[in-house]
Parts: sequence; C-alpha cells; structure tokens
Amino acid sequence: MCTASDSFEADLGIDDGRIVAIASNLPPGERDIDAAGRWVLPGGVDSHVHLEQKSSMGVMTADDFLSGSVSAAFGGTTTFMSFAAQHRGDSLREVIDDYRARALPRCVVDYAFHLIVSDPTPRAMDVELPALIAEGVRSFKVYMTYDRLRLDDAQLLDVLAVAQREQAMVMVHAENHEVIQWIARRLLDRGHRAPKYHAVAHAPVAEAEATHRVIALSTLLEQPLLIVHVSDPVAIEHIRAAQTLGVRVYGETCPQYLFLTAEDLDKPGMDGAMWCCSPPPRDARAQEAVWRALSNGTLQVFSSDHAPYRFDASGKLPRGADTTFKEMANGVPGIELRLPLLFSEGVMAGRMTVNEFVALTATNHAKMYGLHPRKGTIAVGSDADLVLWDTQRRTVVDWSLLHDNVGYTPYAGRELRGWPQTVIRRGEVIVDDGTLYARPGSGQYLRCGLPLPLERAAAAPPARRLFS
Ligand code: DUC
Ligand code: ZN
Ligand code: ZN
Repeated sequence: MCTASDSFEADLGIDDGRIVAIASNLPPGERDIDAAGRWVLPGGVDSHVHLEQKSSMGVMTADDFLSGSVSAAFGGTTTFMSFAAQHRGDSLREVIDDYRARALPRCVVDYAFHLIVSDPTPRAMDVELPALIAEGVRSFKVYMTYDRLRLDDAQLLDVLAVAQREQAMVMVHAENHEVIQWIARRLLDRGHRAPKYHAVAHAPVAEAEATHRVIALSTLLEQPLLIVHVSDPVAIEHIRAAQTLGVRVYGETCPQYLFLTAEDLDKPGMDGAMWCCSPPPRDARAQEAVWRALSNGTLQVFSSDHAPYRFDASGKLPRGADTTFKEMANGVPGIELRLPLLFSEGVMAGRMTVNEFVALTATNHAKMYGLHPRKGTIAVGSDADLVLWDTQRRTVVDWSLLHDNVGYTPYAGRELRGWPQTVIRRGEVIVDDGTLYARPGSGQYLRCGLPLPLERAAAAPPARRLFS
C-alpha cells in the first residue's frame, strides 16, 4: 500500500465508505477483497477536466458527466474537478447551478467545480464570487488568451484581489494573446492553414512571457497562483525562479506535455487536429524539462486537462476539411489514460517513485483544493477511495479499450506497463476487471475547503560527489 509519503503492508478496515482501521491481520469483514500481489494506491484526483462544457466558440465537449466520469473511473480516478464556464454576460451563480444540476444525475465518481471567470463585472466580483467561494467553489480559472475569454492585466489584478481577500485559488492559462494572434495572422495571410500551424502560432515565448507577467502581477498582491498546463522550459524556469524567491506559485502539467510533440500535429489532411491543444505539445527537449520539473518539485500536480472533442463537425472540424488551425477546437482527451501513462512511464520506467506518483496524481490535488484528508490519501478517517494496480499487465493503447465518447486517442499504439484493475470509491467497487458497477448519479458533490501545504513532488536529488 502506498501514500505520498509511505509504502507499507497492511489490511484496511472500511465502514460506511471510510477507512476505519489500518493494521496487520484485521479480522474478516462482511466482504473481503484480496489485494495480494497488487499495489494499493489512493484513487486518483484529477483537478483539471472539461465535461459537458461549451467552449468560447460554442463547441460542446464530446463527454458529458456520465461518459466522462465512467472514463475517469476506468482509469483509476475517483474524484475529479471540472470547470463551470462563465461566458460573457452569464451570471456566475447561474453557471454553477446549471453545471451542478447536470452533474448530479450522471457522475459515477465524486466531483467538485472550479469556475472559469471571463466576465469580471462588479456584480460577479463583489457579490457572486465571494458567495460561491464561501459555499465551497474556492478556485477559478482565468485566461490570458482567446478573444472571448481573456482578461487584461487590470482585470487579472481585480480577480487576484478578490481571491486574496476570500482565500481562493487562481488558476491561470498563461499565453500571450497578442503574440499568438500576430503569428497566426501572418501564417493565414500566407495560406498556412493546416493543424500543424497551431503549434507555430502558440509559440513557446507566448507561454513564457505570460507566465512571467502573471507571476509578477500576483506578487503585487501576494496571492498564490497555479499556472495550469505548463509545457515550456522557459515558463518552468520562471516558475522555479519565483519559487526560489519565496513566491507561492504552483505549476501543473498534463500527459500531452510528456508524451506528445508538435510533430504529432503534422499529419496528412486534417488528422493533426486530434493532437491540437493549447498550449501545444512541444519537442523532446521540452518533454525532458517537464519530467525534470515534476521530479524537482517545480510542478506539483499532474492533471489530464481532458478537453474532449470529436473528430468531426461537432468538435474539432466545424468547417470540415476547410477548417483552419484557428478554428479547430483546442483540447485532447486524457481522463482515462492520465494515471496509466504516468504509472508506466514514470513509476515502471524508474523516473519517479510510486510515492511521488501518488503525490502528483492524487495527494497534491486534494491538498491544493482543500479536499484533503478526505480525498487523496489512505488514512483512518479518509474516504475509502482506492485503486488496486496490476503491475504485471501490459496494454497496447487503443481507443476501443477506453470509455470516453471521443472516438480516438492521441496515445494509440503505446504499450503501457501496469493498469488500474480494481477501483473502489467510498468503499464500493465501481470498476473491476473491465466491468463497471457504479450507478449514474452515485458520485457525490464535494465542497472545497482551504488549501493545505503540498507534498514535495519529489525528494531532493542525491548530492553529487565532485570527487570520489
Ligand atoms: N485550455 C485548457 O485548459 N483546456 C483546453 C484548451 C485550453 O486552452
Ligand atoms: Zn487552458
Ligand atoms: Zn483545460
């Protein structure tokens, strides 16, 4: 059994959905599950998913709260945090009520919400947001790019000030809008429309500059910040430099920045659209920088950023083969493969310990968003959210193995070692050996509390001897 800090052998006693005892040789219960030969880890917490969400361009995600949460469950994730997106003119209160009403009858795993704030009107900032924060929606995402979502620097400061006063977490999509638009305009003027140009327009410097800028803004108010979906080595350097100075800036990354590159967008026809997300996957050097940032603690959370769009006119390709890289829906699926990918290429490949894996995929998410110790660990009093991993299984990824509604996976053809075989949510087996046992609507809505100090993502590397 492994947590973010320990590995040990023990029996677990579970009652009423909670862990009530951890000891060797507990007496038999009403029902016993034999986990011999398997690794027992906390259920995954995925704090960045988009389900049943309309993009700012009006495109609906392929997954609703049922297909998305079923896919999460099969992938070993027992809690997720999805976005409730305000579009300009929307009331934040109505947005949250609407998302909660849609999630309630559908979710099979436990869930909470972040808000997306795109219209920081005085009413939204002074009335609605404080009330929603008090009710347990304690985090919100803001964008520095996208025409219909982005906030300018003054608006970012307004949002940071509310978060500081109300003790909320601000998540930032950090990319410089003007840089992206400037490059995109020139590409389109020259007839470059294919999916691969998405990665050219979303240049690394756009991410690096915006990351640096928003960290600077946050220092004015001493407001903690999470930079989401970090992909670029220079952005990582900015985050690390700020952390070294004592700034409370946190970083998140996602599978697409470890396992995909911009070359994946360079496919015949429109196929590259399936690999299109923002920021885009970069190159092998950037992948190495992201791995390093996970192991040296610069990035503390590993989320999926599951943003599922079908490869047709309802999703990626609103104008079919005529769709330009500026019109494609941005996002890749990952809710089901987030844990298997990192378990295989991180733990089984020897890049990280299993305890680091638990910190990055469960414990730090729960701590960052005030769900710990109920979620994200194995401890007396915690919810009995557990995954029994089969470390021997080898799986070649194919979309037919998955349970989302997307129709493809960007990770097809990869061989993964280790698989989440049995998934337990609040003491109930919800997935076992490829079969779902959970009822739609059996997931519980979670109110978030105040954040807690995070686990270090990794132990300090052993001191190198200069002379031996
Ligand atoms: N940002 C996300 O967080 N997800 C999908 C697309 C985007 O720009
Ligand atoms: Zn984003
Ligand atoms: Zn996202």
